[in-house]
Amino acid sequence: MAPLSAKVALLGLLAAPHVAAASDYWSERCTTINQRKSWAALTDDEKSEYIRAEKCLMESDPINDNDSSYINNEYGKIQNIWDQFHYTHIVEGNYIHYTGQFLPWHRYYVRVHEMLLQTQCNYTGAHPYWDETGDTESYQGHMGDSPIWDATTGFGGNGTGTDRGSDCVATGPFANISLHMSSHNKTDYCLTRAWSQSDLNGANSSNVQECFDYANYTDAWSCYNGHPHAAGHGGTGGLMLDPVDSPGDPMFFLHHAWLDMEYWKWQLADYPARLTDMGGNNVMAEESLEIAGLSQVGDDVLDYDGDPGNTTTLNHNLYMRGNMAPNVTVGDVMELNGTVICAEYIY
Ligand SMILES: [Cu+2]
Repeated sequence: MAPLSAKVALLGLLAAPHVAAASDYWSERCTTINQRKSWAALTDDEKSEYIRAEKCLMESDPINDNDSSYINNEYGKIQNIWDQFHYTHIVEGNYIHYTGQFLPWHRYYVRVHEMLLQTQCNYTGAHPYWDETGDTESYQGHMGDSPIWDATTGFGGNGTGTDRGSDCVATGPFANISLHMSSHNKTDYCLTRAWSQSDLNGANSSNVQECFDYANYTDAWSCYNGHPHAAGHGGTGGLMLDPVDSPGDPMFFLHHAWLDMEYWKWQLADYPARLTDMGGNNVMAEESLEIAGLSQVGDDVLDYDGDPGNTTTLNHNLYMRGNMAPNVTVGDVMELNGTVICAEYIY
């Protein structure tokens, strides 16, 4: 067994190239800043290009797939890149929700999605977002009329039945897709939706304004995690209601891009001070566990996450499982228009 000093030295040697590799990885993939627009602002050609690329992820062999215990895992068998995204969110589910890293982790997740669309499927655009506040105003009482749900130039319609949560989507580009990853469903299953106008109304402008008005991150993140975050999940319904399986619906990514835009607007309101404002608990509070139906993680999370205690810091690690992309830290993703996230929102 090597003496401790030798092990520490070895770790030091390994750590430095790893950090350099992550920053090189992202700078190579950030040649132009991605101009992220609302779905409704895209041309029909831009919409169909996005949907083409999303379906391409569902048909592309997994990347870095030589680990058989990763491919054949307890949540199903990873068969494509889409499954890799799904798997990552399920495995990280108990860490990334109701905690301070909630907004940074999902910001990074959306960016990795945008990047793999571009690098694996030659997608030529930026990541779109779902303007949920706009939809609560423009389509109040008839949310299904929003162009985002269009059967030919959008994400398809509602589930087919009346049983909330078990209604397969039968129209649009994602009709009858087969999902492979689930935290509680061991066979392949369909994409379900069950719209709720009242839930979507949680994204109304007064609820978003309430979050925007908080002066520090610790208050703001839990507010955004409340009504605005719940709006897209509950408004879409079906699979989107599941706290960890929800990324099986392609709408998940447009919902989280929108939430990320609102977080970025909040950061801009006191810029650059809010590039370093971080906080929030590292493990879920007891009442959050009950609400979400999630499990508490062990004490190991305190080491695992890179923080000195049970408070989220800029050193907190953001994990992408299965080497889909390098792991980064919260500090790496605080600037939207930086090397890692490489984006601007047009609103
Ligand atoms: Cu999530």
